[in-house]
Order: sequence, then structure tokens, then C-alpha cells
Amino acid sequence: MVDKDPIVTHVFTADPSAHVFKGKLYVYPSHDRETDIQDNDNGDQYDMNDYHVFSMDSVGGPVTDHGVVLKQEDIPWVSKQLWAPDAAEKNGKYYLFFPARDKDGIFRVGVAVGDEPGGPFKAEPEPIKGSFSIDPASFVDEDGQAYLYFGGIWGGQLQCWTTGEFIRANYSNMEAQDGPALCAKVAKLSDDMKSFTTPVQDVVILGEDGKPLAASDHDRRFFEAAWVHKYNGKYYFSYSTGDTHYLCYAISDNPLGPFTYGGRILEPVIGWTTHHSIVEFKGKWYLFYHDASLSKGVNHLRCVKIREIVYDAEGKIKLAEPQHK
Ligand code: FUB
Repeated sequence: MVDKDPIVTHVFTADPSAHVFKGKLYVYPSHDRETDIQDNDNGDQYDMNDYHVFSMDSVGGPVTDHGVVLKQEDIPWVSKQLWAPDAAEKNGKYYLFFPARDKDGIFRVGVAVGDEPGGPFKAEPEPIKGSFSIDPASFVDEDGQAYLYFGGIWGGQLQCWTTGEFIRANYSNMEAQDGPALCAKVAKLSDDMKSFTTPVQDVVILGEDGKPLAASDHDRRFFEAAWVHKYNGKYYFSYSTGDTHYLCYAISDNPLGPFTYGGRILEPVIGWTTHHSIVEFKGKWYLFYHDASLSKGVNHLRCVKIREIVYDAEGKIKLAEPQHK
């Protein structure tokens, strides 16, 4: 293994969403904390209750911790589990999107607003109307239109939303066993970034045969950790395959898809989860990701790391340095 150092070691961090704001690299991660909750397939052990923001002027340079920028007790609708967040800038304001369980135990996506990329952020009193499940990822296209991608199966509850209503009985079914895989979701965001302006729709991933990936295709189907970036005029949708522990991507000419499966970015890391973002900074492209090396393998105590990525002539993503020797 060609290992990398965590970007910070004074707190546990995971699910990094990286963006360039005001010429600096900002990272919006989950803030893992120690609990005595046993690991289970619902992810109850991921019991986070606040967010920090980090920034840096250069990759490999000093990292600034902007401290706690939003905490659970200040979000009226949340009962627990502040999971993987993301951030966006629009018209000079900064928006932190975050998933959490509401008072009924149902995951929703909230938004909090700030004047600076390093926070603090003030949460809206209610989650985004029509939002559900986990792992929001915002993407603002060159024409200014913003999109919110989200969803995650198993503990992320996406399987509960097959009819558009929350079906609690589906919680323990985890995912479809046959037919097409469950898809991540996407909707366009309003100009103030606080609501959806379109119905929520599927982010369909097609195989080389032009058919949606099958539910049984655990090496390639979407599990959680949606991310979208644009390279050379194409939209790249990247995600975790969950129980097979890969980071994969798919490519489209349209931010709403359908996307065609493109390959793997990262092989399994130490720890169960894998989650990432992709960002261009000072002419190079980087993969932000996490593993559980800082805690010597405790699944819910993770640390954020960075690797450079490159594109080949066909636009395929490769790590600049191999992950394993
Ligand atoms: O950090 C909690 C959850 O673990 C995230 O929402 C998932 O993507 C996984 O990394």
C-alpha cells in the first residue's frame, strides 16, 4: 500500500467534500466521534453531532481548522446523526447541505447558510421540502444552475422511498435483490439554494450494454456518497459501492444523466466505508477520501486523505500514483 497522511489528526474526519472558494481549498467533512454504539448495518455507530470546516492554501501545506461551524443542538428538526455534508457558493453566500435524522428517525437533507466559506452556518428551521435519505452533494454548473444529488441504501434509507412515500417496513430490506439497482437522486435547486424546483429524479447508471446496472451488480451499483464534477465538458458522477468498498464513476453529457459506467477510482481502504470528492486546484485534480487508519481500523473513526488523479486521453480517471505497490 502506498499510504498517505491524514490531513489532520487532532480530530477524526470523514466523507470529505472539497471545494475551491476565494482561492483556497476548503474541506467539509463529517466529524467522527467516539461512541460505545456497536457496529451494525444501519450505521448507528456513525453518531456525529457537529461539523468542522478545514482550509488550506496548498495541497500538503498547513491546514486550518475553522472550528465547529454548525452543531446539532442548533438545528430544530434534527434528532441525531449529522452525516456526510457538502457546501456550495451562490451569489456571494455559502450553503452547507447536510443529512440527519428528523424527530421521526427519517433521514432528510437540511441546508445552513453562511457569509464565509469557513462558516459559521445557520440552519434553516426545516429540512429541504421533498428531500430524503443521505449524502447530499451540490453541483453548480457553469450556467449558474445548482443541482443537489443525494441518497444512500441500507442505513441511508433509500430503499424506503421506492413509492415516493416513506415505507418504514422497507428499512430492513436494505436494497432490491433483482431487477435494476436503486438509483441516487437529483433535483434542481432554487436560486436561494433552499428548495427543489423540479421533482426528484433517478440518477441512472448504464452499463456498456446501455441497460441500467442491475441490483445484483454489487461491484458497480450505486450505494452512497454521490459526487458530481465536470471535466472537459462532461459530467462525472462518482460514488461508493458500499458493501464491495469501491469508489466508481460514470460519465454523461447531461448533469441529470443518464450516466454510463466508466470504471473504478479507488480500491477498498482500511475501514468499511469509502467516500470522496473530486476537485481541481491550481491546475491539478485531487481525490479527497477517507480511511480508518488513524484509529487503526475502527470503522466510525476515520481520517481524510488526498491523492492526485489524472485523466487519460479518453477521459478515464486514474490515480496519479498507484494505490498499491
Ligand atoms: O459518515 C456516515 C456515513 O458513512 C456517510 O453518510 C456515508 O457516506 C458513509 O461514509
